[in-house]
Amino acid sequence: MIDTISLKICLLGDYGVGKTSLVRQFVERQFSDDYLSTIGVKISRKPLEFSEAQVRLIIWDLEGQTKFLPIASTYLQGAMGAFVVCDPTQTETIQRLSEHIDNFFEINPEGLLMVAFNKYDLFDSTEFHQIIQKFQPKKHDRILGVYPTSAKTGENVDLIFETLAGHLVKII
Ligand code: G3D
Ligand code: MG
Repeated sequence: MIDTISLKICLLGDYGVGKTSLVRQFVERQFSDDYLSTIGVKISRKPLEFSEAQVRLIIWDLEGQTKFLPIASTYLQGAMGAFVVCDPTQTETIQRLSEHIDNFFEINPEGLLMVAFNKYDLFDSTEFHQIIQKFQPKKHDRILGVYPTSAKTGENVDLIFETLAGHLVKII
């Protein structure tokens, strides 16, 4: 019998970058322009199958206004992985990526992380490459990659969740 492993992952990033939308697109295959603000922490679950194991992703999504709050360490505790999300149409959210990355690794030095430049439906690949040249998040061997994503169209959304989970399964 194949084991089932529960993996906690967290979404980090400034308010309005699309964290809740990415989770909804991945878990529920839905995108909505309606007001999505989560209150407190929303925890979603999604099963995934890998050859090594069956995975149950436990996805933690924190209420948006974290800009002015120290992130509760309980939110990050026990997370194996994280997505740090920015919205390149709001430059300040890119400038704050490293702060979110540091917060995660401070609590989970053994964790793995991916960076998502979300709202890829609002910029193109040329712009993406220009932006990451300018704002390349610092290199870190536990950052798996920097991907453009769109919670609206779904582009690269499954890819980032499956890639992160796939790496986590291998190191567990
Ligand atoms: P957050 O959870 O990071 O705070 P949300 O962000 O998921 O609440 O999204 C914030 C706003 O950005 C929402 O619009 C949402 O619809 C929009 N959004 C999220 N992802 C995308 C995307 O990939 N493309 C586009 N075009 N919009 C996106 P509102 O209008 O409710 O503020
Ligand atoms: Mg949210």
